[in-house]
Amino acid sequence: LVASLEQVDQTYIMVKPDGVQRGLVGEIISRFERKGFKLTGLKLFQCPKELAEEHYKDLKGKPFYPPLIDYITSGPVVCMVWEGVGVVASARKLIGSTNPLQAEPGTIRGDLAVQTGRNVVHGSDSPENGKREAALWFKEGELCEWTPAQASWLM
Ligand code: RTP
Repeated sequence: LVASLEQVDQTYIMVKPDGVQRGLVGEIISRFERKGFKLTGLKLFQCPKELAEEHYKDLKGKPFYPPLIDYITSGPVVCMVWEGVGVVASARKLIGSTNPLQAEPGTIRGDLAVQTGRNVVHGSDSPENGKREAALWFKEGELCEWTPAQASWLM
């Protein structure tokens, strides 16, 4: 009841191509589901170069930018939008540090990855970017607003 008065945010979560190739899609979705957030968008998608460049435009000029664009476009990704109170910061905690060797055990990257350039999952870094990225990766009508039957247990 208290939580229902708080702001519900959106975050854009993406299983990167290494996560898809390694068969980690179910495992990663499961962590957000079990936490209690609400899935409002989900698709398997081959990302075109232009979209990868738009998504990572703030990193243009970094030495790892060209390999990052190659990596993200190297195979299908799984695009998701999750909603909930505090979902952006909580998802970042569930994901763990950018460098998987520094990510805590129990986090997705801490448990499942080794290299920064192969860190299996993306999560928006602010509620503003959550909204921006959801709109960038999903077309109008692809997101689904719904009320979970058991919402009162979590929200
Ligand atoms: P993400 O956007 O994927 O959730 O990652 P992040 O916020 O934790 O990290 P960010 O600094 O925004 O970097 C985006 C992605 O670029 C790759 N990267 N490689 N030094 C490197 O080789 C390096 N640094 C960053 C990673 O795939 C990182 O997730």
